[in-house]
Amino acid sequence: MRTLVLLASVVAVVYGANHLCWSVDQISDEVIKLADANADGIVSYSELSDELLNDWNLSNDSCLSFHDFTTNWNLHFHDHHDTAHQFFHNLDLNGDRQLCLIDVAVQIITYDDNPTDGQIQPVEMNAFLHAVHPDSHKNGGHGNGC
Ligand SMILES: [Ca+2]
Ligand SMILES: [Ca+2]
Repeated sequence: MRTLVLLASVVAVVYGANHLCWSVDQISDEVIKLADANADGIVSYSELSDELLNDWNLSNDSCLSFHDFTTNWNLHFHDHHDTAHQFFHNLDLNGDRQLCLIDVAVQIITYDDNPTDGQIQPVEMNAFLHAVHPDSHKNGGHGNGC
């Protein structure tokens, strides 16, 4: 048992909350980069939905399962699984373990205020992630050893 606890703490130190020590600000920049298909620095809602539909295995009913979301989130943004799991739960407002496009859109649209134009500017994505990402309170890279 003691060995197991020791092993678990070593693993936590090695992996931390983000494998690349990315801060939430960096993750926000990477989300924009990934979804901004026409590279104008702004993510339109169609760019966001295209990204989720084409690259994130959005299922037929336009929802991502817990597994699909966390797998893709970890792949693209290098958060530790526990961090991605918590992030999913923060986004999954009705708790059905399915993240639907409308769920995400409804949350992001509340940050569409700088300017209010039906598109997601980097400052809006940043505000959104700081509100919902589990490690948003950490200004530097999140994760042990960062
Ligand atoms: Ca764009
Ligand atoms: Ca906007």
